Amino acid sequence: MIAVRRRAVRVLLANWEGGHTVPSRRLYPHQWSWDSAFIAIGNARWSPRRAKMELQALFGAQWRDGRVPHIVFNPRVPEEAYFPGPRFWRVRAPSGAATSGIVQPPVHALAAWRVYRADPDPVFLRRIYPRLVAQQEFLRAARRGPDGLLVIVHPWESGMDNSPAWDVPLAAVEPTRMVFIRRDVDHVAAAERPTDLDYARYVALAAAYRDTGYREAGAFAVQDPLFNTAYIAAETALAEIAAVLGEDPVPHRREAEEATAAMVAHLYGDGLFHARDAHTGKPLASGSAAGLIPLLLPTLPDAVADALIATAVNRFRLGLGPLPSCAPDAPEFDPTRYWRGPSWINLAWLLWRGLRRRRPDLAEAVAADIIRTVQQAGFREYVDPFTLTGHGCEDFSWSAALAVDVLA
Ligand code: 9WN
Repeated sequence: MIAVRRRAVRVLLANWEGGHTVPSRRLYPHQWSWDSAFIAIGNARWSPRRAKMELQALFGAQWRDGRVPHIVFNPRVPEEAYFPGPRFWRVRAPSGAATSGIVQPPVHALAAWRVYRADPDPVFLRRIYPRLVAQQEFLRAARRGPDGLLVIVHPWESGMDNSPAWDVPLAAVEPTRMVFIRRDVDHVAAAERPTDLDYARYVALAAAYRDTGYREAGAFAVQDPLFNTAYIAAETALAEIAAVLGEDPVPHRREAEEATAAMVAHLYGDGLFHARDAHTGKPLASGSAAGLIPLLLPTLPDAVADALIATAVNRFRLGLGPLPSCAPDAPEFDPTRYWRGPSWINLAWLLWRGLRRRRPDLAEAVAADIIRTVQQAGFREYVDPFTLTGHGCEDFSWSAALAVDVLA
């Protein structure tokens, strides 16, 4: 175990850029939003200083409207290193940093709270709290519908880009005619990444959103259980943070309870949470593991939690091996293509946290699988859940960081 931890820290050191961590040196050479939250959680276990710097660097690029962009571009990295780069997004944060204009699941308050727990530094908490609140306010103001659920406007915002849950709404998106060069397939086999057609649609959606000044949802508008869970988990963490700072925790707790009830009312069915198309109101039934992540929510009704656990055991092989990103019995399941089946450590980590109180035995099994995965495959981006063969890039930061946290 000491050897795993040492190897993980070595990956994090190699990916450190002096103020933030790249998810991967070649494939993802900038700072990514939810990656930095997971990285901070792991770094808190061996270098709380870096953990705090990671979050502060990201929130340093927060927009005036409170939005935390999904990518903060490193000005020292050439435009050609990643597509779509700054020239595509054409936007700068008040700090002057070039950023993207979309967001990712807001797991940052949860990260900030865990960083504080590892290293109780009230100055850090005091500084980051208003920024975390502004991040949530942006989501409420810009992305919340009358049913109380948050909407994402791009598959990249889900963090699970080519999840089978997006197949139906994406099929309605006109692919771009713009000519562009994908850079991802320079580093990873095309068969392990989204398809060219997916990319042509991602680019069309991002360009359309950009052209409204990053204000109006286009053809793709969905309510995702993972994104909404992250938002609610953030309110729960903000309640804890508020209490430490002498602020009022009650509004955060109330918000978390109400949003949990809205999720159960609108996104739950058949033992799993499902995304919903915000334009049509139709559920986007899929076997995505995003539907299990609401186990994180403290006020989830017990009957719903029990049903999710049964689904995790029966359809996602919980206890038998690492968590697949899509249920193996779903027709779209592909054990090696990105978010359509491979096992990702961040999803397993979220499930681990969600099971700890309710089913410590299963939580232990998830933690053991995380460690077995990195022992066998190294800190790969994702692995085949059956063979544990590594896929995607190597030396992936959140795989290393979250393994460190699990081992702590
Ligand atoms: C687009 C950095 C990011 C992760 C996402 C993952 C992947 C980007 C890409 O990499 O997305 O944002 O270029 O494919 O899907 O979850 O944050 O690790």
